[in-house]
Amino acid sequence: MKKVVSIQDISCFGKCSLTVALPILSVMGIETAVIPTAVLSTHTGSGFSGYTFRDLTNDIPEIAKHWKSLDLSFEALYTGYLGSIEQVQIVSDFFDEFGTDDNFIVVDPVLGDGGKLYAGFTKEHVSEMRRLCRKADYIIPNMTEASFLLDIPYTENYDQDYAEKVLRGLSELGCRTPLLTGVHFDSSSQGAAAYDSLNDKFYYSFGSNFDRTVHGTGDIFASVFTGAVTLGKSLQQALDISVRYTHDCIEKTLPCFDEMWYGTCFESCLGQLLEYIKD
Ligand code: PXL
Repeated sequence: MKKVVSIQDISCFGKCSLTVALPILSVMGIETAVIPTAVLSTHTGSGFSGYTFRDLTNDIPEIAKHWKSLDLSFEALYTGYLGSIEQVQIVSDFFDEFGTDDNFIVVDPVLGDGGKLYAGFTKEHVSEMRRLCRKADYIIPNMTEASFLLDIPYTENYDQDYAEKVLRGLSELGCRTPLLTGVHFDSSSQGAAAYDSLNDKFYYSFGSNFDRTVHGTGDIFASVFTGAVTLGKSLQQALDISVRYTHDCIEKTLPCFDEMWYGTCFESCLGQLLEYIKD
C-alpha cells in the first residue's frame, strides 16, 4: 500500500485540513499517516471567532525522531495549514529528513482567500511559506496565496497570459510544478492550472463555475491531487480528477449552504471519487 504523511492541523469542527485529507486519501486506497500540527476548536475562516488553538509544534520533531528510529518512509509528504512561523521551519526540517529522490513533496501554502490573509498570518509567515515552497515538487496556491507569495497585487480579473506569468513566477520560487486553483478566465467556468517547468508545459482543467465560495475546497483539491499523483496518475489526469471531484462537492453543498456555510459536503461525493480514479 502506498503511504502518504499529511502534516496540518485538526480543526475539530469545520471540515478542513486533516478531517478532509484523511478520509479522502483513505478512500483513494492510500495509507495516511498524520502529524497534527495544532488542534483548533473550529477553523479560523469567516463565520467563526473565539476558537481555541492548541499548538503542537514541539511534538513534531519528537514524532519525526521516533519515525526515523522505525525507519518509516512515505511516497509523499503533504502539508497544508501551518499555524506559526516556527511550525513552517520545523516542517522544512521534516522535509530534509524524510524527503528522498523517490518520493515527492506537496505544499499547499494555506495563507488566505479573497485577496486577504487568514486570521493571525503576517508578512513574515508569508516569507517563511515562500521558503518552504522552494522544497516542494508541487505547490497548490489559489490566486490570493500566489499573489502574496509573489508579492504582487491580487486581482480577480485576469487572462490566460497572466495566469501563466504567475505560474512561471511560482516556479521561480524553486518549485518544479506549481499549480493554481480557482482559475477562471470568464464567468462560465472555473478550474485549475499547472506548469511543468522542466518541460515548459502548461496544463488546464475546468468545470462549470458556481458563483459562490465554499470553505475547505482548497484542502479537498490538494488532498485529491496528492492522492492522484501518489497513485501514479499523470499531471493532466490528477488535475482532471481533482477539479471534477471539487466541482461535485461544491454542487452538493450549494442546496444546503445555509446550514453548511462553514464547509463542504465532500462525504456525499466520495463514491464518485472512487469511480474517477478507476479511469
Ligand atoms: O481550509 C484551510 C484551513 C485549514 N486549517 C485552518 C484554517 C483554514 C482556513 O481558514 O483556518 C485552521
